[in-house]
Amino acid sequence: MNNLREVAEKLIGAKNILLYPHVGTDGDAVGSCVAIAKALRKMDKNVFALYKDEIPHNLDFMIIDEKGMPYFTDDPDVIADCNLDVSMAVDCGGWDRFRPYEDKFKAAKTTLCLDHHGTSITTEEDGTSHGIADYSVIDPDAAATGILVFDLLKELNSMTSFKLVPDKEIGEALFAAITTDTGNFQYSNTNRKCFEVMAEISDWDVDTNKVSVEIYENIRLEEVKIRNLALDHMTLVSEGRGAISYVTKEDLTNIGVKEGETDSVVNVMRSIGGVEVVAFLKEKDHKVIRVSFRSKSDADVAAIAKAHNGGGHRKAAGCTLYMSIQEAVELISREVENALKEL
Ligand SMILES: [Mn+2]
Repeated sequence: MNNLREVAEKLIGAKNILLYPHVGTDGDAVGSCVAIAKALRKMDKNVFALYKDEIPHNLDFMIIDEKGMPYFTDDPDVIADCNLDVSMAVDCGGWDRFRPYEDKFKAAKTTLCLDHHGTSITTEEDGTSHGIADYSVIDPDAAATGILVFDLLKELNSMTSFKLVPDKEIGEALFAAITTDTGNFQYSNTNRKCFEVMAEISDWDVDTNKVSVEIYENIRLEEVKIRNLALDHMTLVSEGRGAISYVTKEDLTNIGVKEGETDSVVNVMRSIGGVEVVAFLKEKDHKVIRVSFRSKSDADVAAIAKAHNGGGHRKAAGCTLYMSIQEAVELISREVENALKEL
């Protein structure tokens, strides 16, 4: 594994730089890319983040720079392969996380990775560890990649004559990264360092209320409608310790729901007092059911997901079932009841 100074040196020596956030992008990946890109543009570098899908609309407020130039593009040729000095994976470190740009990434003279996912680290038999890039900084103790970006920018600031920080927009992008990846400072990854970074960027004129309203109070009415419908469909099992709900493909079409707009349903279900395990089923297609699990305390929902070729973490997991929505709801209800019996 490398250190931030080595990463900073490679960035200083580069002119043309591409960043690679992960698919199904989020506040941390977008905020981290924006903060790095804005700082590097101040250093007169040519930098873009490669991303082909739509950026979630509650992150729109930060995706264009002060000159009207977007930070994100889906055109891999914005920098020709022969001129690409640095490729940098941000908030991810596996090829499947930034498809379809693997070849582009490797075309750079130097590759970098800045991430906080432990799964991005490969440990060799001799005990040495590395990431996918020539120089990788992967710190699973960092609550968000935005925390690592903060340290990187301080490093860059001390190594060049450019005044990169303090900077209001960079601070707001970092706040967006940290608030979203810590569940607004509620998840167990929230640590002292988060508050130290927040204390410092508070002095950068960052408007945390404005950014919070953009991120959290900006959902489309369709998302509220599908959430209401899902809560109508919810049943409780095991004396209210399990909650199961579903929406059909027809529900999604009728309401006009976009990708990602059902993600909040499981969190609302889990927030109910006494509920320990949550399962939310979404009919993607006829007999294709995506199941999302959440648990609040000790139940291991990854075990339920793995039994159906899914995966995830103890407290957040998922799988896909190939059966009718009614059959899937019955099956998952039984499995949630069984999981709760063992607690
Ligand atoms: Mn992250």
